[in-house]
Amino acid sequence: MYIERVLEETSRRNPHEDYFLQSVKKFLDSVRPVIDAHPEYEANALLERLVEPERVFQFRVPWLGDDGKVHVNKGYRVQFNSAIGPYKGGLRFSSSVNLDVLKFLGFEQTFKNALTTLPIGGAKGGCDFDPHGKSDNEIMRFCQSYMTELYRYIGPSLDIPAGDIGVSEKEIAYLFGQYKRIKGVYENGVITGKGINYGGSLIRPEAAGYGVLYYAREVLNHQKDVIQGKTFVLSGYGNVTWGCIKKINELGGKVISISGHNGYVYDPDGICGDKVNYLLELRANKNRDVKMYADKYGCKFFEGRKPWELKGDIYIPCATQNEIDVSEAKMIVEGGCKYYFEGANMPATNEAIEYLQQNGVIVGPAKAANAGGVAVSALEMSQNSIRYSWTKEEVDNKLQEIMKKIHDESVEAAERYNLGYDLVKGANIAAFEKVAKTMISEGVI
Ligand code: 2IT
Repeated sequence: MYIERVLEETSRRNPHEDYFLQSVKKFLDSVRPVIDAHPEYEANALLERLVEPERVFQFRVPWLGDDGKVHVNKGYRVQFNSAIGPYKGGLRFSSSVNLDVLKFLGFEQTFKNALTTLPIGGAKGGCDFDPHGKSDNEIMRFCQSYMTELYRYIGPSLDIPAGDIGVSEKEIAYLFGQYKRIKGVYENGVITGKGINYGGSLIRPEAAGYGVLYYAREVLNHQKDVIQGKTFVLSGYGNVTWGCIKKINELGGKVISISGHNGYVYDPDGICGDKVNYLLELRANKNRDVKMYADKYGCKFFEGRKPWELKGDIYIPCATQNEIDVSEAKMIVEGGCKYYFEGANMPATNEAIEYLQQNGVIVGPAKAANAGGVAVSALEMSQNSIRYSWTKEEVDNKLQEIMKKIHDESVEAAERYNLGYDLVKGANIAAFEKVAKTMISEGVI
């Protein structure tokens, strides 16, 4: 009853925020057995506090286009939860950004970050600015204007942004440059995903994708199965897709697809060798057209379609939210999928996830599977704090340990509540237990 009441109140108080409500609903449904076992949570209004961001900033971002015209965008930072550490989470620059999207991402980030076992709270921010088709100078002026507002709300012990869709190393550098100039101090721990020469971490660019595969390896290992020889169906063409493909090839799997906003590429020979590096060019290209890959390597581009109609063993959506509904989940099951891992945040509807699980697919949820990116961001913060940098091997080994712990803790949590091998509920429960316990002990704040 408590959960139903909170869900009802949350939807009444956050009208039209469908993504946010979708993520809250899925989460609260998963942690039901924990709530039932802890009546004091209701007395402490724990869930009511958990679904309300601690703080939300919204601000005007004016910038000058190359044509001399003034443009105005909406900038945001959602500081969702600081129970277990300073606010941490990426910035998304995309025309699809609004408060609803950033609240769902901040809510998810809180629990993903708790799973990493590192001391970071949850946040998300961004702007409805689309960097595609903009000149370098426009991107720089935009980033400077965005940071001229954002700098008031962030700091190395307060809130540490990073990249997400539309924000890569180039944007991070412009953002950091402006922060440094305004503050007049060299605090490189204020943002992560930096370049190597000014405090970035080795393996950070690869971390989200590598993490997905390290997590997948634990899952397959648990099923007495191996990555080697498996066929992978992927969506997206950005940072997460690239990192996944690199590691899949290393582990002896084959990737047959990538996708963009207007269709997907099917490469039956596998995306490997030089083709993987070509993804970096594709990502840097202002046209954001994955068809260029098909033209260059002589394979097929399916316009206006998604790769879920392909047959494979393991499916990894790495593009954006809700790219899989029930009809697409059906295709995935019919395609022979055994494992499904979320490289993107909330890539499927709640009903699609249920359909996959009911049809025997093992689901690795985003909070667990793609936590490698933010985990290495936290390791970047550690390196910045001690003013030192670790080798590739050191960071990579820590990432592997973290992904193993995320899997093992999720399994342990699900078993404790007799839920079987349910990685979705297990991850949500393991994360919730950490955040809830800490919130109770820190008092009513
Ligand atoms: O969704 C994510 O976990 C990220 N975009 C990475 C956030 C971070 O702080 O590295």
